[in-house]
Amino acid sequence: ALQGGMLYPRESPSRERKELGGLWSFRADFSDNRRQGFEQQWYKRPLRELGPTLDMPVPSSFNDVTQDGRLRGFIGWVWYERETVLPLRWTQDLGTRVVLRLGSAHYYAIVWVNGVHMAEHEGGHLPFEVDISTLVQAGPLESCRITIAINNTLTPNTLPPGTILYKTDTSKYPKGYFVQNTNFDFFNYAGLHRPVLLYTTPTTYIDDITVTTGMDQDTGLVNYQISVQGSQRFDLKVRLLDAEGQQVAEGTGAQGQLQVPRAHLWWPYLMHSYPAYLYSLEVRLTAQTAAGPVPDVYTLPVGIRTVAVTESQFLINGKPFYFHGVNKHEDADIRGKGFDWSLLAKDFNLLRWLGANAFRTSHYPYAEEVMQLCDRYGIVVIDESPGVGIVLPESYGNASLHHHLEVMEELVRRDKNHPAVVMWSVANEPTSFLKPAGYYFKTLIAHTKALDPSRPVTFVTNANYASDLGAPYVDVICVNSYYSWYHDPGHLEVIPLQLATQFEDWYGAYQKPIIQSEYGAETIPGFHQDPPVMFTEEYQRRLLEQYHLVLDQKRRQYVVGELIWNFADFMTDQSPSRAVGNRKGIFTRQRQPKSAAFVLRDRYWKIANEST
Ligand code: BDP
Repeated sequence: ALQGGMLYPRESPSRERKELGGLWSFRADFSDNRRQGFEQQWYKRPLRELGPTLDMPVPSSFNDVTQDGRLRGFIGWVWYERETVLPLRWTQDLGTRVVLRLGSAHYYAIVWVNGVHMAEHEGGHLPFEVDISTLVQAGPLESCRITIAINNTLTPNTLPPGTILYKTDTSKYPKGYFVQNTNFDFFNYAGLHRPVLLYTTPTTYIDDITVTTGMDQDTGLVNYQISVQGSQRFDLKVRLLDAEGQQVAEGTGAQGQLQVPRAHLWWPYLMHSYPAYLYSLEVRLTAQTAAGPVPDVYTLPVGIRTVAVTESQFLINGKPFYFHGVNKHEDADIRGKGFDWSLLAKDFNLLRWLGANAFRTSHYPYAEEVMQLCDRYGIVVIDESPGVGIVLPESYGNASLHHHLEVMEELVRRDKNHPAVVMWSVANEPTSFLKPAGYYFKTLIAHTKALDPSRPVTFVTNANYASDLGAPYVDVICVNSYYSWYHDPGHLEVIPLQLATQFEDWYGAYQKPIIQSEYGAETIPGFHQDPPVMFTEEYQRRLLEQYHLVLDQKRRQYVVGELIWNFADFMTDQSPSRAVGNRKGIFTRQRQPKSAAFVLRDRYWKIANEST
C-alpha cells in the first residue's frame, strides 16, 4: 500500500507554493549505452559544466521543441535541471515542511536536489513528491539545484507496455541499433509534462482527505476521513461552505458525517439548470506544540452526488445518465503532452459547444487541473489507467500485475475526491481472450473496488463477447468497434446490422449496461467526395450517422453512452497507415471543426434536450 496522501497543492493561510515552470537546462544522453550521465554523475555539478545544454520548457514534451530529429525519436535518459532560490522563511523555520512535487514525469524518473538522491518514481501519468526540508534547512541553503533524469523506455512490464527491438542485421542497421515498439498508436511523448513545484505545509499537516457523498431524501451526506502526519497532538475542525461561502455544516475529529439539509446536488452539464454545484470542505488542523498552537488549513471542493449501475442503466443522483461525449488525448502541436492552460480552456469551450457531457481519459490519467475543470463544468469522466496495449503474454505476469495494482492505488488516491469521476477504467483493448487475462482482470478490478467501493469499474474491450475473460468482472461493458473502417473498409451499409448484432450479443451474454466507447473514421479536413469515400469529411459524417441509427434504438434499452474516437487529431508513431498522426478527430489537432463536429453537435444537444 502507498505511503501518505497526494492532495493537490493548494495555497492556504498555512501553505505556500512556488511554481518551477519555465526554461530548464536539458541534455539527452546520446552515448551508446545511454548511461554516460550516471557514469559522469551529471547530478553532482551544474549540467552546463559538463557539456552543452539546451533550454527546455517545462511543462512540455521535449520531442517537438527542437529541430533535431534524433531528439524527436529519442529513447533513453534525458536530464533536466534548474536552480531555484528559496525564501528564508522556508529554510530557517524548522516548523516548515518543504515539498518538491512533480505532476508527472514520463516514464521513469530519478530526482536529486543539490546532488543528493531524493526520489525515484515509475509511471508517466501520476504525481509524486518528496519532502526536502531536512536538506534545505541544514545549512540553511539559499538556493537549490534540482536535477531530474527521465527515461521513456517502455518494456513488457511497464504501463503502458512496450518492447525494445534490437536490429542485429549489420548489413541493414548500424551496430547497437534499436527501436521502441508499442501496442498503442499515440506518440510516446516524454519529459516533464506537468507542473513541477515546491510547496510548504507546517510539520504537523493534513496529509490526506477522503470524501464520499450520499443522499437521504433531500439531505446531502458528506462522509469525510482525514489523515494527519507529524505529531499526534492535534485538533481537527471541518466546515462545509456553500457556493456563496456560507457555512452549511460543521464537524470535529478525523472522521465523520456532515448533513446538509436541502442540499444542492452536483449534476452533469446539461442535466440541470444549475449543474456542477460545488461546496467547499474547509479542514482546519491545530497542532499543539511547545511553541503553542500551529494551524494547517486545506480546502477541498466537494460535489454531492451518487452513482449507481443497474442491469440496463447508469444512474447519477438516481436519474438515468447517458454519456454523450468524446475520447481525448493530451496532445497538441509543439508541446506534445505538455500541460497548457490555453489548450485546456479551449478544449473545455469546445466540449461545451459540442454539448458533450462526458469524456474518457483515453489512455492514461490526465493532469489534475483537467479533472478540476471537469468538476467545475459538470463534465463526467471515465478515469482510465495507463493500461493500454496490454497485449503480450509477458504483460500478464506477476511483475506487470503488481505494478498495475500500484498504479490503480496511485490513481484512486489522486482522483477519489472528484465528483466528475464516475467510473474507473483499468485498461484499453487488452488481449482479454488470453488465458491469464481472467485472473489478471479479476484481481485488478477487485482491488480497484476495494480501494473505492463508491464507483463502478470497467475496462474497454474490443474482444469477442464470447471469449472475453475480463468482461465477467466489469460493472459496465465498454466496447470499441470500427465497422466500415478497419472492418469492411468502405462499406458503410454494413454498419446497422453489425452494430445491432454487437449490442445484442453483449447484452445477451451479460445483461449489463453498454457504452460504445470508441467508433470513428480517419478524415483529412478539406478532402471531399460524394458519394463518400474513406478519408473524406463526407465519409466520417456518414459513418457516424450510420452508428447513430442503431444507437438511437438501443439507447432506449440498455446502451448508456457513446464516445466518439476522437475529440481531436493527435500525433502517432510514423507508419504507412497514418498521415501525420491519427486523423479520426472531429476537430483538427489545432482544434478547428471538421464537418462531423456539426453532426455531433446537433445530436448531443438534441439528446440533452430530450432528457431534461
Ligand atoms: C483503437 C484504440 C485507439 C486507436 C484507434 C485507432 O483504442 O487508441 O487510436 O483504435 O486506430 O483500437 O484509431
